[in-house]
Amino acid sequence: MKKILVTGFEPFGGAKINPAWEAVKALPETIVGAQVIKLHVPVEFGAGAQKVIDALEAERPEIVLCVGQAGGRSKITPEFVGINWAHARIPDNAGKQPLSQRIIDGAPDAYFASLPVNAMVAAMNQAEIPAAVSYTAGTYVCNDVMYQVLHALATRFPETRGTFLHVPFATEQVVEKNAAAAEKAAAAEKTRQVPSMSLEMMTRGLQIALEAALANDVDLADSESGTTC
Ligand code: PCA
Repeated sequence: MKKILVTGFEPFGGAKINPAWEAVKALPETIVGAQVIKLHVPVEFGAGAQKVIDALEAERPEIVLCVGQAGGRSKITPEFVGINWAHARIPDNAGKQPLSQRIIDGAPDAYFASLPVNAMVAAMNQAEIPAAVSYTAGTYVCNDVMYQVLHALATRFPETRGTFLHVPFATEQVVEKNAAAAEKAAAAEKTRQVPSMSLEMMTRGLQIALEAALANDVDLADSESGTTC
């Protein structure tokens, strides 16, 4: 049986939940005949990536998709590129805060996704789920995991294809923010701008994205997913 490794992060930055893990947890046990292996990952530089790499070693999946929260984004965003750079705005859950440093000395500056991000986005949009390709996974733990996992795929697990995917805030997180800010009209005004998505839609989006990844060895050349500045 084919295996798909899907990972989701624990909460960070004072949040009560991480929608990434909540959405991953709710995935079915199989997707088009492939076994779905779900892994909970700490928000820690180094240790997070190591946990995913240990699971790659143990399970040798066909596909690995790591999922994290990108609060403020309005869509599900498969990531195109992981960069060899760590620069943390806030400490991770172990208190580490790397600044302006390479993740792996001597390794390439960047790795591209080896899953078909355009096809994944097209399939989600087809199902009326807001999705777009992202060309930056940031410089925090998500990018650290993405970069180190893609480095491991390139150097140790060539039979596995993978990438990272960010989800927005879950709707309930924004409701909480609104409730907390309700005392201050100005703050409430600000939080009304925070986009969110239901966990149910995220899980459906993940499933559709994974089906598209299994179905497409070669990505679509879709001009819609290009960006201009
Ligand atoms: N998002 C953070 C780390 C964990 C998560 O879910 C990030 O985008 O780096």
